[in-house]
Amino acid sequence: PEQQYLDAMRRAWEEGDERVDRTGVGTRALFGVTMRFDLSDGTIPLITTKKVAWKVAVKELIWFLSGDTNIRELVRQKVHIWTDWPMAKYVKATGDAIDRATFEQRVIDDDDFAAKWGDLGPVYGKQWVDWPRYTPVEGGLFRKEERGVNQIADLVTMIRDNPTSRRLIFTGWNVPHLGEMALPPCHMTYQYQVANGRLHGILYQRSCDLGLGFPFNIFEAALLIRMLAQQTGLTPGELVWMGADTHVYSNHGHLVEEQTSREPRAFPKFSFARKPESMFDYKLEDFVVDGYDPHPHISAPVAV
Ligand code: THF
Repeated sequence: PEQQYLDAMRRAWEEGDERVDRTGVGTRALFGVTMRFDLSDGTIPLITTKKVAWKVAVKELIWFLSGDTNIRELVRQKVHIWTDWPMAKYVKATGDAIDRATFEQRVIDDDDFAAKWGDLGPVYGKQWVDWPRYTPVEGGLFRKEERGVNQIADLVTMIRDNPTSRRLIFTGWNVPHLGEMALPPCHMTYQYQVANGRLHGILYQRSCDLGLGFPFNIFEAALLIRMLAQQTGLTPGELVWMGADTHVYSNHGHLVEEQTSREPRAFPKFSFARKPESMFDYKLEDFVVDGYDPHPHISAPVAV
């Protein structure tokens, strides 16, 4: 199954449209890529042709589900994958040539600094569990409700109460709020289907960094299916991944060459240590990955 990923990487690198992207780094891009991963055999798609920091991915997913959009909690847990965007904004606004470690330390130590410079705007977490809700009042006006829509909680209820629904969806693509986000969502829409006691999922991703992002995105999408299945008493089924602009950054050639020359190994097995109360009660220790035997890590720069 990992071969699908390696093929996409190689094809993007060799045949992709060469273009200058938002970041100025440059990519080679395919448009419209599909991959399928079967979770019903107990495995989890965790890429083996380089070592993936899967605990970092779990922490990111728990952070999304908490509704948090400030990097402070991530940085406290030594997760650095979201630091570059707020830091770039800070450097641009202040001209202060701060280094990453100092920036992160200030986010941890200084409440005001964290509030001002650590927030990413209403990104994933906010939209997933607190999508702003407006109720019509008199005079054609709207009142913003205190609590937004918790799409994840609603999804669990829908899967339980109406499993044949074709609306088992949550999305981060909140159009009027895109401009306030540090980045509009890449893994933007998730949809599920219940069939024969199995929970299938599709992730639609508008933009995918195959080198760095994909291993995280696919693993977290699979975890979501497993968590939702556990919460609703279903068996995990198939994960279908659909990428629109699916690209390799021009400075990730070494990843493509090295990873495609390595022999992919079997995906590890996955289980939960316990059944948490809800989608919002999972802790890092609940996620058990067994038999992960990857090739060595390969570093690559992230385009900001
Ligand atoms: N922007 C770009 N250019 N690529 C992305 O993958 C990406 N994301 C998120 C938002 N914008 C993006 C951020 N997610 C890493 C991994 C995920 C990221 C960002 C960076 C990264 O650097 N991973 C390294 C180190 C991991 C570690 O800390 O140990 C790696 O080797 O995997 C995709 O959603």
